[in-house]
Amino acid sequence: MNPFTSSESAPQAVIGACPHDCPDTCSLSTTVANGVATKVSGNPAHAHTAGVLCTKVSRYAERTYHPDRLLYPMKRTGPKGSGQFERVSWDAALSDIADRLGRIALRSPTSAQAILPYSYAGTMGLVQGESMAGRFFHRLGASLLERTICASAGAEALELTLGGKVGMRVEFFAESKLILIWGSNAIASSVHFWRHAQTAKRNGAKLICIDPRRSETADKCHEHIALLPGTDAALALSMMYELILNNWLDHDYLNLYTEGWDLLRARAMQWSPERSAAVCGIEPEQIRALARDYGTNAMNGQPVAIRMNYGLQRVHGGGNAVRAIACLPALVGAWRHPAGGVLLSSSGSFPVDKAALQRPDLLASRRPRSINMSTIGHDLLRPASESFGPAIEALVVYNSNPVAVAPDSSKVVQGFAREDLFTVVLEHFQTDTADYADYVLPATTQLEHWDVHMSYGHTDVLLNRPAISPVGDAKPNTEIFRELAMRMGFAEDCFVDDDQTICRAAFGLRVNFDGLLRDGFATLDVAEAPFAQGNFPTPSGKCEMFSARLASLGRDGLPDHVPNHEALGSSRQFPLAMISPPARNFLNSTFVNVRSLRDIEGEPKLEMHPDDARVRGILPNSIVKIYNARGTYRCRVSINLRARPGVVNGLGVWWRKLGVDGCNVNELTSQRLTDMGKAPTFYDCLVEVEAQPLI
Ligand SMILES: Nc1nc2c(c(=O)[nH]1)N[C@H]1C(S)=C(S)[C@@H](COP(=O)(O)OP(=O)(O)OC[C@H]3O[C@@H](n4cnc5c(=O)[nH]c(N)nc54)[C@H](O)[C@@H]3O)O[C@H]1N2
Ligand SMILES: Nc1nc2c(c(=O)[nH]1)N[C@H]1C(S)=C(S)[C@@H](COP(=O)(O)OP(=O)(O)OC[C@H]3O[C@@H](n4cnc5c(=O)[nH]c(N)nc54)[C@H](O)[C@@H]3O)O[C@H]1N2
Ligand code: SF4
Ligand SMILES: [Mo]
Repeated sequence: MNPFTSSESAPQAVIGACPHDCPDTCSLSTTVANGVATKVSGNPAHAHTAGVLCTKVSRYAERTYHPDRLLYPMKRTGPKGSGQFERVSWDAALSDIADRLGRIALRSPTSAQAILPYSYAGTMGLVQGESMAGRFFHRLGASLLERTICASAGAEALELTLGGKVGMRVEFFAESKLILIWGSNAIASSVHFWRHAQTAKRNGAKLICIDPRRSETADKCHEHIALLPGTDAALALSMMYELILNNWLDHDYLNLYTEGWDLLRARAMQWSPERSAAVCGIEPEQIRALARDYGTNAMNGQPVAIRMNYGLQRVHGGGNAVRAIACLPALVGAWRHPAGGVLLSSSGSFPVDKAALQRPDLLASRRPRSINMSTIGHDLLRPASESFGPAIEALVVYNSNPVAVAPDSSKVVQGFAREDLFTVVLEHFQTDTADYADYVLPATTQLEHWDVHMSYGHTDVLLNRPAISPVGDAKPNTEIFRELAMRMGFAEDCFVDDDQTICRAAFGLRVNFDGLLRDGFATLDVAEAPFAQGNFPTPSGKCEMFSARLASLGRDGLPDHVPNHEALGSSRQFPLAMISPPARNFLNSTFVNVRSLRDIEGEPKLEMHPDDARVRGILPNSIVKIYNARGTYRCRVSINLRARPGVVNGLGVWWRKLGVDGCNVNELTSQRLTDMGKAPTFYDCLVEVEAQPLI
């Protein structure tokens, strides 16, 4: 073949960023030949990625070219939820949507509040997330959305204690001598952190996993403390008790760089290992041994580190638990070492120019109400009232699958099924949420659009270049909102910004954009041991063990154990605690429809301890009924020791329509909120489980 006349082109590698809600934010290298993405792999030049992706995203090409990809705008023809649609043109869809939203907005100066955007982290991209969308809804005067569904309890707790979402740099875990992996199944949910933990382990570090479930990570740690869900603050406080009793304390650090130590000390002395052990459902000796490991290593000058994760804050007292744990490093002066301290999230390190991206100034003097995304089930069913404002009449969903992921799904479904609700869903696939849409609009995937990313696990900025043209007639979220803005007559300049312009605006001059264009990533300048000498970004500059800000609100200024809303033992009818952590091969409800990954997961399962199964006459691998006052859910049981007695684990957020009765585990979870951050309490949920006739 003559190379000069051939239309074949040599494969090219296009550098991008993984869009998913995962702390690792990997740098991707997509191989493209003749306009087709043939392989997505980890960029070896990016140190955090180290050339390795998780199983899920190494299947990203399979997801992108999936035969079920939404390719054209679709309009509903059947009843809500039936999934019956017909193809329409972009122009017809966008004009009708603009008309419907416009009619609501024009009714009165505040009527646009009847419109609600609903989005989360389907993509973590700053451009395809809340940039053009934010501008559009601000200009419209729509209700604001409180994006609480994942991390806001922990975020508020960190902010109150350390001053922000800041902590250890993840790469230094490789040099730690003791690592507590607290509320995280790192092998499944942050495999690149786990790599550092493995390096530390090879160099002699001890790894301790603190998790009600015997997770894949717990299997690989030296020790596993299987406490009851929602009892982490009690454990942390009694660790403090032991540290105080044995004087495993860094008095200089405490004097110089903490606020309220005397008060916290008095609080901790109320939590003997015996008292905490009874609350946590473990042995007092486990607490003593844990405190001994932590205290003596630190006193011997060894770096001790805590990898906390969001798993432990999805309960009533989640904020208090994060506050208690975030205080621990200061007791022993662990922050003095780059490989000591705690990491929950690093996202506070990024100088994102949110105002430039989202343009809240477009609200002008309007102050729309806020709706909490975690109580969408409740709020969609609320009538207009003085305190609530107008009923929600229109919903625009993007980057999220609320019908599957939001708690108390029977309420969520009832809300989405309202015939008088106008719902638009921007999606890649016909998800459970898309089934309830009036219009489904096909969105591009990460391989098809520009974006720029921060991370909550490391401190690099990443750029995502499009590797291929949009599949079918899909458009980037930004383009969809740009075109809607045009049809609504929004004339401000910001509505014509293209995606590369928005990429540049995300960090302004604070990140060298030419470097980003060249390399695909740029490292922020973050100190190796940022809090070695205090310098916490709190108002006092110290680690705020006692929070004057909380106290001024009439709340407890110190961290304490706040029992679950649905504490084990509080109900005879529902005697088991259920947690529902992520499945390893899905990302929340994303990838559930990717065959090769679903085949690994098999089907929705409930893990149960053999003792709990025996007393209920439940047979291995049978179908069980799990129920509480909110609902009933059936799935297959897996009787094994991953579940501790008294606690059952319903893994993964499956698509409802792939479940036994067309529902998933969120049929059982509640809309009650956490002590801080108004977050959901997915893992604070009592149930009963019954054997079912064999099928
Ligand atoms: N493979 C995969 N990776 C993911 C996700 C996914 O769905 N799949 N989801 C992503 C998202 S959105 C997030 S927010 C992060 C979450 O990241 P993490 O918070 O690290 O989530 P998990 O790794 O699932 O860890 C949660 C662990 O907390 C445990 N847990 C539950 N209740 C308690 C408790 O009360 N106390 C303690 N100590 N532990 C508890 C669970 O058993 C589970 O093992 O992961 C991200 N990464
Ligand atoms: N029971 C239980 N429920 C949970 C959890 C749990 O542990 N247990 N975890 C909770 C947590 S931590 C979280 S973060 C939430 C997650 O909830 P969501 O943020 O809703 O996450 P996903 O389920 O992954 O759904 C994201 C959707 O966005 C779509 N998407 C991805 N990229 C784009 C894009 O560029 N454009 C458009 N338009 N769409 C896109 C995907 O196709 C996918 O359907 O779920 C929560 N729900
Ligand atoms: S999901 Fe996480 S581990 Fe997997 S490729 Fe994306 S950032 Fe990396
Ligand atoms: Mo999350």
